[in-house]
Amino acid sequence: MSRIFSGIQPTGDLQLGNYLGALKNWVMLQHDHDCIYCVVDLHAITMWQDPKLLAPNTREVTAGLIASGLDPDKNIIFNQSQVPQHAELAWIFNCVSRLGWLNRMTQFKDKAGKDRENASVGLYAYPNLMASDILLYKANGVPVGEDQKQHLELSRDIAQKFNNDYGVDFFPLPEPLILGEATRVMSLRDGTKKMSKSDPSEASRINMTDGPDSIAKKIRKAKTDPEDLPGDPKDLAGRPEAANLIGIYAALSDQSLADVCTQFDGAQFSAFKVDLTELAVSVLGPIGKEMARMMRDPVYLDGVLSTGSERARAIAVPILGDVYDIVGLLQSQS
Ligand code: AQP
Repeated sequence: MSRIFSGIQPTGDLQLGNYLGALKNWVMLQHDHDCIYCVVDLHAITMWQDPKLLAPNTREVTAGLIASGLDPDKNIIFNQSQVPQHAELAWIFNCVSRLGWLNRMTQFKDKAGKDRENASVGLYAYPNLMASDILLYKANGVPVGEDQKQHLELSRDIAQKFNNDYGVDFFPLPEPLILGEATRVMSLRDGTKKMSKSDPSEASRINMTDGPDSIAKKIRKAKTDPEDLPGDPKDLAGRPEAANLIGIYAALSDQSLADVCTQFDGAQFSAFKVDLTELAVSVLGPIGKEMARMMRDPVYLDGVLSTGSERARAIAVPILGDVYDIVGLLQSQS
């Protein structure tokens, strides 16, 4: 795998699902790959964002990436709007992608809800911009949570159709990298619903900046079922809340589901929750503190994003130039 790309939206407090489904894997991949990590602010505005909060949220997510262990010198870390080529390639892809493909996207259906006529065109075309983010760097590996798998498949379809339409072998077909034991972390209040930054219920998620008391309270109140914990992961079928909490424990402790089930075979949720709290506080506590420290230094964070954007543009500009040539758009030579 030569180049890795992934993105994260500055839409509010980072939550445990972002950490386990994305950031933790990004940190691991940085050791052996050429990685580009993007704070996707243009994606964020597909839903209303308070203009006063967008810049601080962008800095906070950047702090989250670095505090989780990403090295800003080794990796390219930047925010999407500082590299206008993302939006330019997305327009080309708006002309390659098909309405029928976008109509099948479940994230649009979930986010637009019942009032679909009132959703933004940007929210509908979101997957085309995501394809542009990845293909602008000819990235071939994309570490994401399970929820983004369908969008990744669409990126592959767009790459393939572009190559076919123009008779070239230009874009690679990007592979989703869905890693770890918690690829889809669920809400603490409802084990059938994804944990999400934008869930109105604060109790549904653990934020990466939550302190020990808040983490303990949320885990104590997390929904469970009346059974004890099983010794075999197969017996988690039909028990979404138990599966979620055990999956979180496994991912946070770098163990397999089977090992965690063996460890807690027959335990009551009350005892398990005490151990889970201790583990979550030990992993997230230092990250949250480091994020708070970095947030007091916006000049440093803005510098990281500005340098990262420059490095990203150096890769993106020639690739977009080649795309314009392939499409046949007349460009001035000066
Ligand atoms: N619950 C989750 N479990 C596993 N992975 C998750 N990711 C998000 N939630 C979970 C992964 O985090 C990365 C960044 O996601 P994003 O911020 O770009 O958008 P999202 O997937 O829509 O995340 P949220 O928290 O639900 O944001 P909002 O509420 O703004 O929509 C992705 O790799 C994603 O898979």
